[in-house]
Amino acid sequence: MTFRKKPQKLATSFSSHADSIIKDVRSELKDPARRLLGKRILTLGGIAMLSGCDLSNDKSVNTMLRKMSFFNDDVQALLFNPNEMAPTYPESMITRPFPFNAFYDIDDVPEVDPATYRLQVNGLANGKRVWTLEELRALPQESQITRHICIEGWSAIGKWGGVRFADFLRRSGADTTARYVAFHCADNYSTSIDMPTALHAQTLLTLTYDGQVLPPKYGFPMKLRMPTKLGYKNPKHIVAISVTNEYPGGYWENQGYNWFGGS
Ligand SMILES: Nc1nc2c(c(=O)[nH]1)N[C@H]1C(S)=C(S)[C@@H](COP(=O)(O)O)O[C@H]1N2
Ligand SMILES: [Mo]
Repeated sequence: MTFRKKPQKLATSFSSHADSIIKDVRSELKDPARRLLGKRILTLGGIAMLSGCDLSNDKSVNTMLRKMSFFNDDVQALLFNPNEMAPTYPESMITRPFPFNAFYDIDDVPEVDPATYRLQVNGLANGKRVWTLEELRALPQESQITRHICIEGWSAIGKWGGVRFADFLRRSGADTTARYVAFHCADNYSTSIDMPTALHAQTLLTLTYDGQVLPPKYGFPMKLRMPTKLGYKNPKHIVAISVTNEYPGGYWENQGYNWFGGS
């Protein structure tokens, strides 16, 4: 397996417009009574409106997201609203073909054998700790059409189906008061998320893409899909999930990407 890609530093120069939005928001945040205002305007739609971003234009969305990545993890975590839903789209807006991305080329996508595959749950959990693919497929499934945004400068709309992650965590006996959920993947990729995002209604442990079994390139046997987080926070080929209070980091996070990585 080769490691061709280097993490790209986030853009350091921002348009004066974005700068002034960020400054305004920062001063709002100093005043707890005004945090709500910050919360309200810092939605995708709100920022889009203020920055003149056209949400139907991918290039415009990508530029806007680079600006938003400026926020540090604490501010992002503070602003995360567990009840706010990411935009969803009609079937007609699905991007075809949906892009593949990983820290290696498509020829090196890991092959996971469905018969021997097991998903492990470790750490602060006292329920079911080993899952087969059949058991996961037997859980209630739902699907969503959302936008996946990669920090490398592209975004695409796709349709994923699977188990609501909050439901899976409950069935695994996870301590949902813990701070983090960490993921280890068959290709040795790793990432971790905050518990509020893990419990968000649109966070799905997906087993299908566009109505078919998730193909290897998109993460067979599963990809955790979070439309509230940037692409690198959405792990593919997950083999182990850990519930923990100790900061777990991740593959890109350890190389300088924002840990919160919200979108
Ligand atoms: N296991 C694993 N998951 C991963 C990655 C990876 O290299 N390995 N790359 C991440 C990044 S940066 C992106 S943009 C998406 C790409 O998902 P896709 O191939 O389904 O478009 O997967 C994310 N999850
Ligand atoms: Mo990405």
